[in-house]
Amino acid sequence: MNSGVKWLLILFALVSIILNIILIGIYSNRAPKCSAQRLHPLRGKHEERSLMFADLTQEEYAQVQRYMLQQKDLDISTNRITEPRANFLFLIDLSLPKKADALAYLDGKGAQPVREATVVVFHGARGFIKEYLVWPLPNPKHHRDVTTERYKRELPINARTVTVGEYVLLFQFFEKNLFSKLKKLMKESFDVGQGKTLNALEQMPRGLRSGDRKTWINFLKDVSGMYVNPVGLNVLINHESVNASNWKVERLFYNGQYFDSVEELKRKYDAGTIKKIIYKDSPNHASLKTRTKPLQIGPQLFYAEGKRFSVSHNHVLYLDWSFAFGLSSLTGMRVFDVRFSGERIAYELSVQEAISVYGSVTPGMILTKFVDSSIGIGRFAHELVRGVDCPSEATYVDTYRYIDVPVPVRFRNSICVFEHNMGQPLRRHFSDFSHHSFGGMVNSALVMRTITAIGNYDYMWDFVFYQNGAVEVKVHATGYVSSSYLVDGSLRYGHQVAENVQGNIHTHFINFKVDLDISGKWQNAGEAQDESLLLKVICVKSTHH
Ligand SMILES: *[C@@H]1O[C@H](CO)[C@@H](O)[C@H](O)[C@H]1NC(C)=O
Ligand SMILES: [Cu+2]
Repeated sequence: MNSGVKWLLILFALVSIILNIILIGIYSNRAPKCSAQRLHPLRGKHEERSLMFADLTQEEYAQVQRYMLQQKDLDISTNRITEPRANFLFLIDLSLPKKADALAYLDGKGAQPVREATVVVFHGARGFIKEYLVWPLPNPKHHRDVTTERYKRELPINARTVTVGEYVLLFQFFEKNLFSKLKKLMKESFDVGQGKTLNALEQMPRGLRSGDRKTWINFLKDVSGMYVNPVGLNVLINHESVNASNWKVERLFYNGQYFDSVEELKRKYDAGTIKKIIYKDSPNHASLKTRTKPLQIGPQLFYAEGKRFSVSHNHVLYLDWSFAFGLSSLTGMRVFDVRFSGERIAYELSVQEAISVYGSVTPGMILTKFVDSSIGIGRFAHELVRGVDCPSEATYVDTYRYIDVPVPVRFRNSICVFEHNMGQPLRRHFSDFSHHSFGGMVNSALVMRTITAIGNYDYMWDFVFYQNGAVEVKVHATGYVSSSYLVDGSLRYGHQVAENVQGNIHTHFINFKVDLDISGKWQNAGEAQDESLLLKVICVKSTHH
């Protein structure tokens, strides 16, 4: 090759490299970049009036608590471990405005509804539960007993849920009346003693007649994942009295055999006339630690041009959507004034109830029906883990609650909001026979999520807003299955999930409230002419644990 051609080739290569660098430079500037800033303005404006649906602020809870403590005649305690026989301020929650008042205000036809709180007091000293309305917030001046107005009867003290104060006494009761009386059995069967103890899961309901307060306790190993570590001891405790000195053990179930008293179990155990459980150390099959390392990082969500939604206080804007939201300590997540293209299509969508009904041959589980709102659903909405519970880039919202606590509590990042691709087109068509053409639409949707870990189950609650005006409400169940110690006959009521452990057969029931206001309130629905909105109202999914 002569040197002229050689130099020409080198020059060509150099020019081509420089040109490539310039072109890459130009085009990479044009390529979409992850932008923290929103590139395009939002379509709507945040609605200040939505604040009437907002949960109480930390300051409002404190104001209501202070006001209640000032009512000396009520003689209320806010101590965390108030005993059942005292009067305990159990709950403070927003009292929702009446729909007619709220709509009038939203539509500019009425005044702002007075902001009110519901306060629940367990009057252990007086033998009843009271629900009070306290108003006006943020500086309460009045309260009124609304118990019979709301429930059409008085509520006996035994109808209350178990508080921290009562749990403390229950665990003391186990120690004093069970563990210390059955030392030999507890050591040989469960390795209890020398600082080791058992944990407990209560079964519900606490009896079959109104007024009963007798709870079957399923004892569990005190390890992570205790829900699938039952040890083989169930005990029925009568804790009807607000005076814990009157509590008693009514029945016991040990390794498949029933006993009427602790003494009977002890006597027969010591005499060796019953089938014993011999403790055996084994690795915890229920640990939450991951067992394998991920191969590499999974796909990630990012917003190339910033977020197309915005959360301000308790109001969300997303493309054509807007809505207000809140989280009730008792019932859970809820949205109000749901609008699409400026038109209200739902006044309220809310979680109301989660029930699970069990089958078993073991006594507690035979009758177990967990009615979760009786304990509280929203109160168990804890911090969401970035990248696991919701995408890392989601918007996270704190919630504040006052339930069975001495002071209002902040739950950091307990609601998340994100838009993501649902993994299928929202619509598409390829015209094959004539006019070869294609039209499709990316299915991005907005998800608002909380996860409530109510004992063994974690319910993942999603409200999903689609671009076509559909709103979906769904729930997935995960966490641990409720279990019992494997005894003769168990396997008719579930599957074995570990050595001596049965996962009990059960059904989940979930209730939502759906108050649609398409083309006006429901009273006017008959006059509605144009129901052009497609509403996939409800879709309940419960995958398994
Ligand atoms: C609680 O019950 C015990 C046993 O019945 C009784 O001795 C005690 O006086 C009671 N305490 C109160 C405060 O009533
Ligand atoms: Cu389940």
